[in-house]
Amino acid sequence: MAYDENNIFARILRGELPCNKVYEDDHALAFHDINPQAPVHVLVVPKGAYVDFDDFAHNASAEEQLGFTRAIGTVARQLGVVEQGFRLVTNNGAFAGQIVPHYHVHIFGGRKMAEGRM
Ligand code: IU
Repeated sequence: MAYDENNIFARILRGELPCNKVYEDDHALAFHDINPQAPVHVLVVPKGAYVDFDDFAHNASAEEQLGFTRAIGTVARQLGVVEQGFRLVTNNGAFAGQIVPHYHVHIFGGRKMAEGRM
């Protein structure tokens, strides 16, 4: 699927739309989800234009991939969810529930998660 330059996260990254930012560095922007599914629900978005995990995994540079992974780790620590435990989720494609076509990882925390499933 071709990357849509006007998807909502691209517009947030360009500063055209606001977000409730929790973290930003050269590789990633993290903000609170507008419709939280847990007491902590933050989205971590790479700055590069990638549609989904498949696109990112195969087309992003090693530096981008490491930077993005590190950013997720930094955000999790900043949110204070590491000791208690947290869940990372990415939906890859509409069939998997992806709505916004810019790769992102959900960080869920602050409540007990069902074991081994959503
Ligand atoms: P998904 O993995 O593409 O299904 O997740 C998209 C998420 O983006 C979903 O949890 C929405 O609540 C969230 N979101 C948002 O935080 N801000 C927005 O403007 C829009 C969606 I549209």
